[in-house]
Amino acid sequence: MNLSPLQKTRYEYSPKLPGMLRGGIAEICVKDGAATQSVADQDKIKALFPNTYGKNEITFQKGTNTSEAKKQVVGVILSGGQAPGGHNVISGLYDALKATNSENVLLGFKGGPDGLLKDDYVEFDDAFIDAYRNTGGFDIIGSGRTKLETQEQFAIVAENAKKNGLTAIVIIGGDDSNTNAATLAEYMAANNTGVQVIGCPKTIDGDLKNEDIEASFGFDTATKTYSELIGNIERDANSAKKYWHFIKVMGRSASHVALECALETQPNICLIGEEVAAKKMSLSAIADYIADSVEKRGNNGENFGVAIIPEGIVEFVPEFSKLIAEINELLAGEKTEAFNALPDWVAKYDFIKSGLTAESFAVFDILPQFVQQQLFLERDPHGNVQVSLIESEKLFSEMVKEKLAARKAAGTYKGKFGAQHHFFGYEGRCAFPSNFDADYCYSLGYNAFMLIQYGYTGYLSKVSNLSKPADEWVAGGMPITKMMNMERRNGEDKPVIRKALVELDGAPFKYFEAHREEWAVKTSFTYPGAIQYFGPAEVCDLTTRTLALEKG
Ligand code: FBP
Repeated sequence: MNLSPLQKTRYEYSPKLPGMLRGGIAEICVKDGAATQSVADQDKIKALFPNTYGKNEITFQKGTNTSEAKKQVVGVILSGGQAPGGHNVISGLYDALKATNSENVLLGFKGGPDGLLKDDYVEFDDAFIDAYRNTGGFDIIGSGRTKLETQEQFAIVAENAKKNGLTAIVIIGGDDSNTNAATLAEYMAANNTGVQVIGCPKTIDGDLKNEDIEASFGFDTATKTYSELIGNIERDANSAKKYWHFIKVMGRSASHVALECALETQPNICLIGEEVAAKKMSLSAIADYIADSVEKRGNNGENFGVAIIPEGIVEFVPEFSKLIAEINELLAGEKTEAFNALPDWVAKYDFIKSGLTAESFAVFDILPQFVQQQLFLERDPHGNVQVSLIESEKLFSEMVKEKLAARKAAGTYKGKFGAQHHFFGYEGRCAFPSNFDADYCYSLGYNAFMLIQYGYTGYLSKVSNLSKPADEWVAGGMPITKMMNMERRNGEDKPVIRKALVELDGAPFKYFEAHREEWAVKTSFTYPGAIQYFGPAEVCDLTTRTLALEKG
């Protein structure tokens, strides 16, 4: 393998564990906390999880290890989108497992949940793990988005677990994957398989968090990577003084990534989907909001700027969601074929006009033609519009351009407007984990094994007090059912972990809200620069601004 100098050096990095997990496996014991209840719908969740509901939260502390000495064979999967630090969760898990008993075995199931279903795995050893320590990516075993949710799937997983002598399965994933971990844990317990299931909180989107889970891993590194790039663009904008940059950042639904990048870089504009929904903003109102900043800056002679657009923005615009729902209906089933058979865009446009309500057609009609066409080109396997593929950064820059042309004609706008477009997502998901993510992920994995060793199942590996130095972090476990409520999914009520959206009364948004008017007009950019791996802790071990503000 060709190794870059940084890769070689990162192999040598020793991730920091929470103080209570340091000093050797023999000195880690459990402190029981209070019994838990789900965040809502307690009776329903309890009925669905009779074997795993209501368990105590626990923390680890220093003391004599009283866990049962038994050989552990643990299977691990990575599930969902890549997030920096996944390799460290696995190396932390491996190190704790081997430190407990060198006979213990860690199997990595390949390609996400599919690996468990197809019984496709590798057995890790020291050399294997050492080649991935402190590196980004999920390439150690790959990942996948297959949902593990049916009884048939669980039966296959149980069968494969039995065949391989598994005592536990660790699922490293986001809210959906950990919901599945909870359901699998319940199945394993209900069927007396003896297989424990533990989850670890992953997603760059930052939307798997709650009063127990302070952050999902990967958010720190991904947002620092995007912020570096946005800062570089800001500096270019401020040097060339000729472009407005419209930058879309990943985050399928919640706007945590966009907000964190805004806190790091102080752009002129950052849209927050949750606010757009709360204020029921229309596309036109959003374009006007951006155009106001462009106009004021342009009239001050500053014909440049930066606007951050969260990936999921359009779904938060009520009129747009309604339009999408109508389009899905319009093309349901065989109607797609009839639509595709129409000879040209003019015929298709007429078909659309006659099929939509007047209200939705008015929204459709203000969209630039490339977005109109995108809505009818890109469909998911169920035939629905793939909203995430809509180039919202271009959509808004086009709409702003039109607004500015009108304002120029009215004599209020005197500047010039040229736009550049960017989408940052994949650039950050496999970056070398920051020291924070390297430490946090290693701790999550190490801790996950301690939960297994002490016999817990249906728990999420929990490491908290994260805004403090690692030696003050608190390690423990939280029953996943505590984070669940009932939600409507595909026409059915399902038990799921509640997705954490940006809270408009939370400290990160409040800070942004208090400063954004100034940032919109005055050039206030900040340039975070690249993630630093070696050097003073105040530069290298910084948490996100979101976490720092949330924790005061
Ligand atoms: P997870 O929720 O699985 O962590 O993935 C999040 C994410 O990175 C989103 O930000 C993005 O919309 C999506 O994955 C992209 O997925 P894909 O890799 O399938 O293109």
